[in-house]
Amino acid sequence: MVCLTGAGMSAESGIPTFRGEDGIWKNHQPEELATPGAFVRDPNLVWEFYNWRREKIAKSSPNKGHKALAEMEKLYKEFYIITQNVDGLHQKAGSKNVIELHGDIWYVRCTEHCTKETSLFSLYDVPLKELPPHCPNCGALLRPHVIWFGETLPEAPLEAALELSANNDFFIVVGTSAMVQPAASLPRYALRAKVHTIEINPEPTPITDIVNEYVPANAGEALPLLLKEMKTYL
Ligand code: BV8
Repeated sequence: MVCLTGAGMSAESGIPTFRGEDGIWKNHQPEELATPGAFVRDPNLVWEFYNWRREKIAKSSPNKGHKALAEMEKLYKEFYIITQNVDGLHQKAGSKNVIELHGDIWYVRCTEHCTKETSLFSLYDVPLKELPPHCPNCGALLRPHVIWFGETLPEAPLEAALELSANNDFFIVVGTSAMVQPAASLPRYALRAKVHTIEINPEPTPITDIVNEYVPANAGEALPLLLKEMKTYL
């Protein structure tokens, strides 16, 4: 089984989604801030945005939906989560098989790639001690280890996600507006491979009409019910 999750998965943990009305930060859309161009133009503004999100995430905890998915992983021989989220809440809930398509907000890297150690390291300071943060080795700017709009996804996670989406028995899509590529194509891969696909989202999306089942509900409501149902079959 494979579950693709988006920002809506963490909405009930109090983390604003990207396109919901609560996703606006100081009158900026995330798409304007999560780009290499924005970082070159105003690294301070972009780091203020990430500092704000890091603080939100640090205060949040996995919701009933994250926990239900972690339970499902224990029930099935093969259960994978493919997430667009960078908040790490699936892992915090106990999920082990998690593919992070868009990176991890708790990791940073030196923009000058000055040494192997600074090419990728964790930085958990909340709030950040300096804004914007600089490389401890060479003093260059650090950047968040996330995939910005306009940046290509890392090959290995994307390859794995494509392979899994077309080769599984049951594909669950939760909390994504199914607009951001290439993640948004994964449900279509599954459907083309005749994989039974269900979508859990309180609002319809561009894939709602093509999935096998659409469940108009929040992740925190629907996933525990799905887990309960699964347990009656196993
Ligand atoms: C790429 C990390 C090749 C950062 C993110 C023009 C120029 C350049 C690129 C493009 C272009 N046009 C299109 C593109 C491609 C672009 C793209 O798809 N743009 C979109 C906006 C049209 N994609 C890219 O750039 C990708 N790279 O294509 O490289 C390339 C390179 C150059 C040029 C061309 C191509 C990289 C995309 C990755 C961007 N980084 N995140 C960070 O997090 O800071 S994406 C970001 O959006 C988040 O990861 C987020 O998860 C993701 C997708 O959004 P959703 O998860 O779906 O969240 P959203 O808010 O949209 O929806 C929430 C949903 O939850 C809603 O449906 C809501 O109803 C639902 N919901 C709410 N509450 C609940 C709920 N569901 C369940 N329960 C609830 N309680």
